[in-house]
Amino acid sequence: MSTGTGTRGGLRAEGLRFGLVVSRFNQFITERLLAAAVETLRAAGAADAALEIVHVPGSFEIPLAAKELALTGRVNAIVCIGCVLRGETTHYDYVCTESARGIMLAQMDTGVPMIFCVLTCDTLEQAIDRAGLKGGNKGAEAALAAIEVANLARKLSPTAAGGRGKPRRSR
Ligand code: INI
Repeated sequence: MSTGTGTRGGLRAEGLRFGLVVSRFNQFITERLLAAAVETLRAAGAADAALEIVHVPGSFEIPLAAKELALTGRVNAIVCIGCVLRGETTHYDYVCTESARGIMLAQMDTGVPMIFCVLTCDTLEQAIDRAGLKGGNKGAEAALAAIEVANLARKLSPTAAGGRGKPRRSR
């Protein structure tokens, strides 16, 4: 069997609906990630009306908002956007760990694909590089991943992934 065979998600977004849950903490970075994600989704054919943006205070609050949005059944995939910068204390570790774990739990609970676009950086400079300067923009990469997994979810389980079918669990 050739490795070229198999099921893949496409990279077109017509007819798909996306949630974008974005943290205000380190907004200087997260608004740039959000802008690139929205631009990429539009360029792939997503309609403006198919994009639902939800704002939360910090990355720690992303998982619950993403889960609630998934449970509405209105979206096929969700891009979770945040930026955690290492400080003097261990707070960074808790926020990173729980945000990542919560987003994973939310997607496994609901069956709606969620993309982890939470930057976890030692310095502001590293974050700036990943939000549009040297390292490209992780928001754009996250949007492409969202399109791919939304298409894949439809193929693998047309009635279970959000949007066209029902999310797997209510509360
Ligand atoms: N939230 C972030 O998104 N990034 C951070 O760097 C950050 N730091 O450094 O504290 C942060 N903290 C807030 C946290 O996400 C919650 O909003 C807060 O703890 C209230 O629950």
